[in-house]
Amino acid sequence: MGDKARVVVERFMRGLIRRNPGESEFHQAVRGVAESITPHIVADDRYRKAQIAERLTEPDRIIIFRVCWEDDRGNVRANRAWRVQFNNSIGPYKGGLRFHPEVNLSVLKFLAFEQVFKNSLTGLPLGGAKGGANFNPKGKSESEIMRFCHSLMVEMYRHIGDDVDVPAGDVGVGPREISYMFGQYKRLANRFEGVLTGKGLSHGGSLVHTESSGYGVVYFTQNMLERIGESVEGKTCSVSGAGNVAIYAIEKLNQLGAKAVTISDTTGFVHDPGGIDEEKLAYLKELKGVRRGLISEYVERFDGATFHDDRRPWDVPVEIALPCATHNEIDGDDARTLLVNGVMAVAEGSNMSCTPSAVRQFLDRRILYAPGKAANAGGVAASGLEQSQNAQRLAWSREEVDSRLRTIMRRIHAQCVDRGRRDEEFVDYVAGANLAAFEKVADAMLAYGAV
Ligand code: 2IT
Repeated sequence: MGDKARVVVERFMRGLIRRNPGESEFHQAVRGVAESITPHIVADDRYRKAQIAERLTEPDRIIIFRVCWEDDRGNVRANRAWRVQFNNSIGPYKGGLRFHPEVNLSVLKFLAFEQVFKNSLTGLPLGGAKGGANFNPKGKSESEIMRFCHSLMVEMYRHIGDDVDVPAGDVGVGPREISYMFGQYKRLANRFEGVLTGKGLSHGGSLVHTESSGYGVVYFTQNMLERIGESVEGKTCSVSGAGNVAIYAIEKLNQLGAKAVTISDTTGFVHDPGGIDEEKLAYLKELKGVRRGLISEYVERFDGATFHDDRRPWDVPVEIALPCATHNEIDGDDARTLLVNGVMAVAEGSNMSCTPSAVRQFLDRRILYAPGKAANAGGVAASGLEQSQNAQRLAWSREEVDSRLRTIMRRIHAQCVDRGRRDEEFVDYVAGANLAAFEKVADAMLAYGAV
């Protein structure tokens, strides 16, 4: 970045921080994008005159509401819920709902902001949004989850619709929660429409939706490796997290002949040098997806695996690292360790998995590093495909959805290469993703005038 652009970024960030005090995750996400796009805004009078950067960082609206529900003991409980409708320039708002005790406005604004760019990269007509509640699903009974989901939808239904805003799942929200919310929406609106994605297969859900984020991360990694004449096959990989993204990333790694050696949850990580094969993965799907147990149980079941209490898996030597847990899960020290151990590719299954210091080191060392908005766009892409199927009242086969997902990931990779190529060998996937995503959204905003 030139001196002029740097001064502009710093001035812009001072204003953004003043307008959004204390929202450190949102500041971090905006800075990441601002550093990529500012040189282009400075060089293009149209963007500057239209105040595109200011408008792109101000959400269209934020809805905040109380969710009251009754627990199994008959106590009334109150939670806070949000929907951040960030930008609908290129399609109806689209993005997940997160149920987690640490959800707050800063986290949801960062996620909604990232979603605008991610959704643009998919090439589908999807605006950007995110929502959720500071509700902790852990330890709640099935009927408590149902009552919470139903109550949340009593308020949210008036703000969403298949042409308005289409929420999906995220951390703490899977097909079970989506179906409870869809049932309540259908009752209140008296409409059976594609208003939520990630639904069960009996009521408008799409095949491959559950697998899509995890498969997509591996497809993207495969694309990056193939560009440099390498392949996923035979590589040792660390994966963090134990949700759908992590589980299905491991499944796809296995299918492509790679070996995943780690998995983690909030209590620590498991290292299995023998590799998490199909049988072990089936066990994990049951442990985490059905029983909702702790990862440490894995080592009692499988010989040779070790549990590392309260630690992340980044000091295990690997060629590929796929962070699939949560934001800022790879910090500067982790990045240094991964690099010392010879990592060649890092692709973000979670959103903003890497701190700015980690990102800087990966780019300086010119490894293959893919930001979440490119690497994990497979999830929302499959959501877009579910919307298309719902609109046509059709259900595509597994092969059809998977092949479209593969094509979308390949096109996202191609856009990143096109806009992020630095020289013969090196592609800056951060700049590439940000620029390609920005241009599409910004051009639509320019076309609309001052709205
Ligand atoms: O972070 C994400 O991209 C998601 N949670 C999926 C969003 C969606 O609307 O499918």
